[in-house]
Amino acid sequence: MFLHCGPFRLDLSRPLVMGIVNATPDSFSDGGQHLRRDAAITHAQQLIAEGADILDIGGESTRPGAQPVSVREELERVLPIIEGLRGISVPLSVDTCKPEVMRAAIAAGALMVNDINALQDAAAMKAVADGNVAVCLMHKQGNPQTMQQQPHYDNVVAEVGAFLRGRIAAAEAAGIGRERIAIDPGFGFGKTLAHNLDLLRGLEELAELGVPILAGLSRKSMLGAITGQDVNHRASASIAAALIAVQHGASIVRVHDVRETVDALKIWNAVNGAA
Ligand code: 7PM
Repeated sequence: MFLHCGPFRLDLSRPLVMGIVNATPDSFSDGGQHLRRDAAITHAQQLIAEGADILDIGGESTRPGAQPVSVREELERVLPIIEGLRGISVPLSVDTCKPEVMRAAIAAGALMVNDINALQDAAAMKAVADGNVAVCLMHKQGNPQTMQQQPHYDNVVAEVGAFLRGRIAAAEAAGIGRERIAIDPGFGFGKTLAHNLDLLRGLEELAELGVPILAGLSRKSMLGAITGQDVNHRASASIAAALIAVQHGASIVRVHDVRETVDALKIWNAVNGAA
């Protein structure tokens, strides 16, 4: 299977690593806009040197309970980083729900849109359709402010699958070819620990939808709930979770700890006969 990201054809015969580049102010010591931009660009270059296949750049914190940011603020965070990475060897993804940010990011060179809202905003759908870029359609229940209050499903795998099937169909109807689409069950987005574990076990069922699965488990609170580790000590748990996701059919893992994940996947590749 291949994922078409603008001119890139990402070969998914081996699992790929999407490195997370955080462009929100809380991620770096607050030395102002320019220092923040430079730190993010340096971080992005380091992740590529560590073996990242894609970089995901996000200026809006989508964490549970996060406050929304304005279009203007998000553009100021994300655009200088995308512009500063022009000509880089891997495709850039922009992590946003906002159509204006999608269009500006695509114009600046982003080749993938990572939308935790799965293009449910018609203008977002149009921005991706017009842009000839890849998209990640993610499931969530509720919105980031309230979604962890009382998640409920009768059958989480079936319900997430039905939602994603509908979003794939909507995207195709809007002119986004299947070769440009990835799906994501949205670990932690309106899910209890039990829901997240059911989804991890049930990834094969989502793979039947016929498009690549992207899995984001890195440093998430479900890993803290299992290990008792705070967010700064979840690398080992994150690598274990990424490997399990790949074992169950994920094609792309979205991670903070690129070097460690790349090494873990080299072992997986060796066992599975991919070089
Ligand atoms: C705090 C809690 C900060 C959670 C950040 C997060 C995903 C994503 C995020 C995911 C896709 C994080 C999350 N998670 N996009 N954006 N899939 N496609 O860990 O699982 O970065 S935000």
